[in-house]
Amino acid sequence: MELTEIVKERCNKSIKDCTNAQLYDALLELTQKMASKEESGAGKRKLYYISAEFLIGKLLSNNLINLGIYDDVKKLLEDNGKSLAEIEDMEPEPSLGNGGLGRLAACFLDSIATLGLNGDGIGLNYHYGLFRQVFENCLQKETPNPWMEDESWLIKTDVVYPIQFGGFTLNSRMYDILVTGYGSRTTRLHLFDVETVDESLVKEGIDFDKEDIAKNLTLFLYPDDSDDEGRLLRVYQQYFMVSSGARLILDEAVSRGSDLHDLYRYATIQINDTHPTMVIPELIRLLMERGILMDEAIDIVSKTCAYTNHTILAEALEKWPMHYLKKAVPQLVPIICELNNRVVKKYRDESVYIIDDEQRVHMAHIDIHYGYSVNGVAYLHTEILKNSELNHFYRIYPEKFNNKTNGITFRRWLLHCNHRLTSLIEDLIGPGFKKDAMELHKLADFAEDHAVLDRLLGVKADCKAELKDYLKQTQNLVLNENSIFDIQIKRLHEYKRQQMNALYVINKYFEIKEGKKPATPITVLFGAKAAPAYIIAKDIIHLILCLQQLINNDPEVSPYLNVVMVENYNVTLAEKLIPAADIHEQISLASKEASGTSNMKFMLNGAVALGTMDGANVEIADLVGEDNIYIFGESSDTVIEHYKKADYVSKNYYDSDPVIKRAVDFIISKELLSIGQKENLERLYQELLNKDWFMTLLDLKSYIEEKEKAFRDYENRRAWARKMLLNISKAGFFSSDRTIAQYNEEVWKLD
Ligand code: 26Q
Repeated sequence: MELTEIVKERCNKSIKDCTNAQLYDALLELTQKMASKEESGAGKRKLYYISAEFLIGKLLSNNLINLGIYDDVKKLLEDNGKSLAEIEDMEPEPSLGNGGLGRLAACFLDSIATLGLNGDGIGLNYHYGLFRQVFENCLQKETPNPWMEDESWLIKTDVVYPIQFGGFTLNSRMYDILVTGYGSRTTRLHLFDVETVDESLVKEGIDFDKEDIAKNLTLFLYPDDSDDEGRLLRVYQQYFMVSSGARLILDEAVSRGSDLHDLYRYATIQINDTHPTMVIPELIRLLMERGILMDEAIDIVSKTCAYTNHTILAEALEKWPMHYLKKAVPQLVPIICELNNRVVKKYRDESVYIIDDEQRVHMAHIDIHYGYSVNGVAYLHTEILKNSELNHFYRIYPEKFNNKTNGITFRRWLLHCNHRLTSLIEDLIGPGFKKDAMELHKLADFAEDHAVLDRLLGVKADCKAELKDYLKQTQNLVLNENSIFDIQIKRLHEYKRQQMNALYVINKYFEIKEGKKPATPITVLFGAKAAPAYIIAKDIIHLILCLQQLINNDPEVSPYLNVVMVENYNVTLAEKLIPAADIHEQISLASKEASGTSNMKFMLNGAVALGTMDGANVEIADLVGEDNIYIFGESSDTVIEHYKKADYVSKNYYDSDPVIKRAVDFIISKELLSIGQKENLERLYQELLNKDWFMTLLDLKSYIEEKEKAFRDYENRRAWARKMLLNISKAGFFSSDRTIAQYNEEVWKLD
């Protein structure tokens, strides 16, 4: 085994005498050597998946699995008294994303490599990624999250581009991470970094001088746009990323034989939400710089770029004030104006203009007019885009609109994170599902097999015990492994309605106090980061942490109900939490969650969904049937009507229902005020009572009822195990291999 030789060469020792850190570095070298031998590169047309976020998670185990050497390495280490799990713990997690959109990009790279497609990722190398979350006095605090070490997955390349901004130029250097596919080829994630970046700029917490662009450009993934300097910094970051990427794309196309007039035959660019949209005017500019006339340059770029939309929240659609662009990227301004002029000349409808009457540039509008494909990320989401949110565009370009329901890589979200379940499945249906996820269908044959159902329950129980140990060790949290694990993990946002889950907890607390005890104890687990400037989101975290303290310390209630919020929720924690879930919460206000992807991960790991008919839940419900999912709440049509008529008044629900009133009032009860901060709890209370933009109180009653039903059903263990099994058996559709194959067949058409 080559590992022995690498270790010998690096440390002049044998494996058993090495430290875990030395073994980690040696394994890094081994996997990189193996991965680089498998590089793909064939084919004329190449895909570039460009994204401000790639939430790749730890890479070691995943790479060992994909390279087919996991078992051998594990055994070799064990034979030498070493533990692969302990070595894995050495690896820092790169936090180069906020949530779903970034994790999706990472799953897609895995599938692109697995399918052997000619495609790379393009993004930014944030030194501190997203912040690290710590809890102090039941409040979220943000600290930097350094992840780069002397030896890491990053490979420094010689590719350097000068990137011009208004008034100054910065050098951009490309770093590569090799991305392995399952049993197949390797692709690359190109991360650009500014050469002058200065980590010492970061002072207290995550504060830094936002105006010193040369030093700060790639320090943080900037998760919110609460102030002008922060917003402007995002524009600098975005242009730095797309200008570097555009040059790489042109250089590579030329080296493969393009004369640039035929760029679209050599390259296709998938724009992940609007964050990389400036790649369109930038490519037009670069083509013109190389002698191509504007009309033709626009035509070429329009045949090269495709856009994915990930949100229907109007407030999340990027609109940059023109004066930002004039300051940061003046060279793009005449091009964007010209792109807008062409739209204005052709269409009367102001809602499709790129520049609005307040001189704001609508980034999505650039993508739709000057790209060849527009897609949503789940069936319902695409329908809403076509029929309401982007209807005016759909009428102009019906042929551009298409749906690509999201997916997840089964390598990370089953093979890597749940060895027990993987081997049970392999025992039952053989190893074929590892390559072809649809083979999971075969599991349905065992739906009435008591022995199999009992084994499945055994696997779940083991995963729960393992999570209990892990959280005790790493965060000093105490779990009751005999309780129902009900898990909600995702970014904190009002539309995702963690606050509704918290109100359920309050209601249950009252019921237990009244003597109505659940048959099996319940543990409600949360994991979520709130954007640092999102005040109400942070208030919701405060409420949850206060409830955790109150309930877990109440001897009357805690034997039956526990609240656990994990700190610094990230990919590594998700890999531990998801296999241990009995029930997962997907409770967004219908019409607001574009897709959701944790719902797919949970389903694959044998948890049952409690959710609204939103995002990909609709497709999950369709696949598993109503007996195997818990659906509640108003439909997206009804919700959209409420918004149109502006007729939702949360106070009416509060006034007319004593259960709702009691739960909401408890937010400012003396019990909670004695633990938490008046300011935060009062603000959240007022928000729910007087605004409640995401209609928590509208669905609260049906949520409580459906959740009770799920808990009742849990008592019949075999019937529950059957639901688990059927969920797993239907999860194949949500493999990102399927999603990527569809993108390729219908959008990219790589040869
Ligand atoms: C924009 C402007 C300024 C500052 C920040 C942003 C910003 C940053 C991140 C806007 C959006 C995001 C992230 C969005 C996201 O993660 N969307 C999720 O994408 C998933 C993959 O398609 C879906 O499953 C989720 O439903 C969707 O919420």
